[in-house]
Amino acid sequence: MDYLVKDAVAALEVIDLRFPGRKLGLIGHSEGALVSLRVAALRSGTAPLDALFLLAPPTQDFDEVLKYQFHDYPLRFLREKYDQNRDGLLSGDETSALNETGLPALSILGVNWRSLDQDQDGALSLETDLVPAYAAGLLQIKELVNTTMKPWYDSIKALPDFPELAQAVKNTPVHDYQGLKDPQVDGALAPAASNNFRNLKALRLFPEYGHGFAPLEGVHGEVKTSGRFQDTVLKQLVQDLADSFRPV
Ligand SMILES: [Ca+2]
Ligand SMILES: [Ca+2]
Repeated sequence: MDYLVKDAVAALEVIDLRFPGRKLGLIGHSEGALVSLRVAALRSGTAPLDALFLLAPPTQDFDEVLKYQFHDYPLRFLREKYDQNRDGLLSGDETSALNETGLPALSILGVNWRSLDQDQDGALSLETDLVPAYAAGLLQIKELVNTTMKPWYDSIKALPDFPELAQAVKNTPVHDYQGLKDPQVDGALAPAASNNFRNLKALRLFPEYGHGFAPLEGVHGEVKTSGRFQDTVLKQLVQDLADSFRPV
């Protein structure tokens, strides 16, 4: 995180030197949105950015983000997608789909749904089979990020919380973009979180899109960050850029 912030600060300084007096802004996606916020805050006192465009910024503590990604979201997804009769049980036809797709998030830990079926009756209880399995999976993920990815994890944990990050950006107008079907960042939190910006220009919510600002893809509708943002999102972003950087 620190390197990314330094890198962005240095890049902006080069642009300042080469194009003095020009308007300057940053677009950041996901973790990049946090980097952008840090950079904007660092420049607030001396050379405030003219605009900030934050795409799906994580607004929770990082441990909460992990909980959302590996516990809350997949459990909700299983409930909504597979428990069609809403009886709290994935049975028969409802679990058969999991033979093809595996379990959202837990599959990457090598967990097969049959191993969670304690009474081996071909049905999974959301409360007694799946909730504890996702809780255990989350612990494994946390252990993983806290060991093999420890420097990165520590650098994210060392960030101030989101309200403080947001309020440290003094004057720069902020555009905030969030997909409401985002499996990585809880879109429901975006409206309250954006209230922390001193100068919120616009909060743009996209009800049908996930973290990559595109419809969900993949067997579980999981993350799609490498694809192309949808045209509706790009057009909005381009419009906001044009409005922010229009010559006076
Ligand atoms: Ca059911
Ligand atoms: Ca069972």
